[in-house]
Amino acid sequence: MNGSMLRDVTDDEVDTFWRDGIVCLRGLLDPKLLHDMSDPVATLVQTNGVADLSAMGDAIAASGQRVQREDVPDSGRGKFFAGVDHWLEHREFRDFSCHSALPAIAGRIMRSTRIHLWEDSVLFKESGTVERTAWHQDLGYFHCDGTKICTMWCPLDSVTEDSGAVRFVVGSHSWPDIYQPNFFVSSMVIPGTEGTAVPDVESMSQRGECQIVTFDTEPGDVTIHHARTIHGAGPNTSTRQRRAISLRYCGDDTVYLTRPGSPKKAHHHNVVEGAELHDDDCPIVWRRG
Ligand SMILES: O=C(O)CCC(=O)C(=O)O
Repeated sequence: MNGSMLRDVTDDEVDTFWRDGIVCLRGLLDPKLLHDMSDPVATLVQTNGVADLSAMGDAIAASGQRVQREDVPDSGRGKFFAGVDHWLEHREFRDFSCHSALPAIAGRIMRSTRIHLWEDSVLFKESGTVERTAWHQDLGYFHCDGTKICTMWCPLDSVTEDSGAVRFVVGSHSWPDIYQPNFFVSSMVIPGTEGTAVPDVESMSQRGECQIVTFDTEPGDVTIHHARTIHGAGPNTSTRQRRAISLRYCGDDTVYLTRPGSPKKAHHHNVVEGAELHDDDCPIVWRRG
């Protein structure tokens, strides 16, 4: 077992992932692994290494489009920062995504013989962040396709529903559609992208047509959702910050598939439609021994 892993993943957890499209693995990682990412995340914020999605939400609202957010709390407004691909520039993020126990956990959960890193992503909602994370499905943002693609959401703080825990639609990974990507703080779709409109899962859940789950988590817990699972998150109305690092991993059968309009990655130099992911673009970070 890799040093940062406190226990093995159980068969039941693997089955839950494939049945529900989401599983919460509790007490899996040494909390020190997450604690050690606090400074690198703070550095990104201080050096503008992450985007200010709250400012983007303001710009979208100013253009007359709807932004998913709450009223500003009396204690003041916080910001939602997000960024991707920090592993390319920062050793700490490379170690976290490529050399920790996380790739092996993805391999075990997805029943894969190898794991590629697609991207890492920082998702930081300060206390008082009013923006929700709009309901979306990850796959529409990724220029790839396959049955074994997942996101591991790793909290650096204690996270509760009021601080912006991610909410997942149980079983939606089995729904047939690919949904059109949106701007994350607004359900406004990214122009030029393709796909079906994300269904109104809140209303569906009120009618008993689907189930939404969320998990209170601590550093060391990890939620893993399938790339087709619909998910979103609330604002951070708590007095705590909500920092997380998401890792997107791809397994055996993943191939390149260009999705018009979705943001491309400048470091992907070896894209061949329908071909397996290239190790230079999406490094192989784990192989079954
Ligand atoms: O942290 C959030 O607010 C959203 C997370 C998410 O959508 C993801 O990691 O795929």
